[in-house]
Amino acid sequence: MTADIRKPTVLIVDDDFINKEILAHGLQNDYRILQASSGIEALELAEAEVPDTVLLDIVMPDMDGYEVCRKLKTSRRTQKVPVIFSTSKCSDEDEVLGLTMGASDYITKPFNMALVRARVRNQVLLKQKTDLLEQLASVDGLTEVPNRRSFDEMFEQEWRRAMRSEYPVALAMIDIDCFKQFNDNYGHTAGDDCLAAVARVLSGVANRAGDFVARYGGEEFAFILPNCEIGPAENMAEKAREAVEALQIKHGFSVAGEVVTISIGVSSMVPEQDQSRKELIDSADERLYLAKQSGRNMVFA
Ligand code: GH3
Ligand code: MG
Ligand code: MG
Ligand code: MG
Repeated sequence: MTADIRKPTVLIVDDDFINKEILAHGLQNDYRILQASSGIEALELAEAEVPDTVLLDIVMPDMDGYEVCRKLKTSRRTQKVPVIFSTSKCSDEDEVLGLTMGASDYITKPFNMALVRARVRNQVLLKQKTDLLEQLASVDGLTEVPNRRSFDEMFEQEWRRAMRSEYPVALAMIDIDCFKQFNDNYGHTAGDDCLAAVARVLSGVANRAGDFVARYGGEEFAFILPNCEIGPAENMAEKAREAVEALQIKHGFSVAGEVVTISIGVSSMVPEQDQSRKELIDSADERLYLAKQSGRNMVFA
């Protein structure tokens, strides 16, 4: 059973029971199989399970495969799932249409199972490689939280969303106190362990749906808190400050105490037209600077 969970998932979509059975039977040794008999059912399953490949019939009564493919490609969750059309429509024009709708490949009925298996395997391998590259490009390898690139993307997205819905978005800039001294005295390996431990604690604190934690730079982290006023944002920052202090990582060379601590600058604003999101960063940065000036291990909001 557990082995089955690790198998890549293939969603088979066909309104014809026999076709579905033939494909499922031919693929079930290597893949976890999901089945749908209509376009609507396929979209629901794809959204919930995000399969590694979809085998998609074109001619179906409620919604044809082209429409299903278009919808899969416009949903954030499923846009990268490879689609292989499976159909008895096999003119060159049909194939071109399918490929321009974003399909990755094409198989024709009646099925040659060896060919089906080879084509599915190609798409699944490609998807796994793409997933891995995406993960490497967006997650910080040391701390396992999203990296600066992800932060920039997410911050832009949240800023736009907040502008549209006239909600506040809060930003906390977090910086480890006297971390150069920590490295200089305990070594870089201990420094790396400390960064990872702090990142874990921060992820545990900013855990409402939508909260986002990233490694912003060397020993700097950031929270993006959507739809959050300054008061609750300050409370969350204070919790983070306390939680890092509670780790009790010994730091005998810090001006802020005997253990590793963080300083945090917090700001929140409702974005206005023509206003740059840089203003929110600058404002949080200024408050972080004040926290440092005032002795560190502090939250300024
Ligand atoms: P302040 O309290 O004013 O923030 O002082 P600080 O010493 O923390 O600030 P400074 O910017 O002088 O030093 C940051 C240090 O963080 C220096 C750098 O070596 C260390 N650092 C940055 N990235 C890493 C990393 O990936 N691993 C380790 N071990 N250290 C890192
Ligand atoms: Mg059909
Ligand atoms: Mg710093
Ligand atoms: Mg620092």
